[in-house]
Amino acid sequence: MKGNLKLLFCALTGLSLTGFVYVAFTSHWMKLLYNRPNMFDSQGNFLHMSPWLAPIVREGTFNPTLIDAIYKKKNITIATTVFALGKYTQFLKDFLESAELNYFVGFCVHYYVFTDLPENVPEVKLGEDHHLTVMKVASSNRWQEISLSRMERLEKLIESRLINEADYIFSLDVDSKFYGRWGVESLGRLVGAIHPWYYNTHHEWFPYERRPESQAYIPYSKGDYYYGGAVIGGSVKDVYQLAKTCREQLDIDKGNQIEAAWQEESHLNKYFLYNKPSKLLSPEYLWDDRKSKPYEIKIIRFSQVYKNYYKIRPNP
Ligand code: UD2
Repeated sequence: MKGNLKLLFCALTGLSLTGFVYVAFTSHWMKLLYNRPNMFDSQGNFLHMSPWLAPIVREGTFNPTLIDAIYKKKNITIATTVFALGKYTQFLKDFLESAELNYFVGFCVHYYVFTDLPENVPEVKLGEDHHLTVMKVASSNRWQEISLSRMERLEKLIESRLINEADYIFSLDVDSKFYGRWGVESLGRLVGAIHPWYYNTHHEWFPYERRPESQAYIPYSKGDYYYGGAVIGGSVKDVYQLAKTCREQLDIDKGNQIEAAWQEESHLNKYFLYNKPSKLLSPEYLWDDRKSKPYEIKIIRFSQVYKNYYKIRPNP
């Protein structure tokens, strides 16, 4: 569209130029058709890159000694949020103890534990330059609400303090355990983890939100990968944008009395469809203890532990 016409269009529609660029860009993404990516090549080998050139991190794709040395010079802080409300406080001990053996060892880490039961946060001996702050929050009697509220809490925490206190951030599910190294190879501008149950599943089986009434809607013809809500990461600034956008979309859904199929995970998947992650973590970084280790997964680094949903959730 020529300059004058563009201005006329903006004046007529009341859009600012920035708004125009945004609408043009968004509709470009919406219309963009491309072959949906797989995790494997035609020989059945794991791909190293997404089609937008985001590395897919897994064993053998990086040299830990080299990458540690590069990041050591940067003097970075990695904030890590973890939510443990109600009976989920029972997972904290294993989560933190196993993190201390495997998670960013030798780097500055600050855990922020959100809980309604601060007295149940276990004493865990932290390594050098590892810190923990307990954030007291109100209890909830709906697990969906706890899961949903994580985006808003992440947004507020970044806004109020992390923007000046940390370089990178990860938000991790507490009902999990570290079994292997998780280090600086996982850092990037915007980081998503491929869900362990859907990395070798056909796109149409991905449990995206399929109702157009929800802001998390993804049609059957679209979608790259299925990302797990248990791991969200990136630079503080980029994760702030993600959390804020998802929280806004969640608010719209709430106003329309619709809850996406997999709560904030559905909104995360929608966000990543139009804001592609710059780095992808292979399922090594998000496994599930109930799943046996297949040949193609060389090491399990972080995994969801077995839990009895009926016993630990506040509602069915
Ligand atoms: C999936 C996702 C999870 C989230 C959820 C959305 C994976 C592997 N898991 O897990 O990240 O997107 O779907 O519905 O991607 N929590 C509490 N107290 C409670 C309930 C939940 O603290 O009573 C917190 C806790 O940090 C937990 C997280 O919320 O790790 C997610 O809840 P979940 O593990 O019960 O959800 P799940 O297993 O369906």
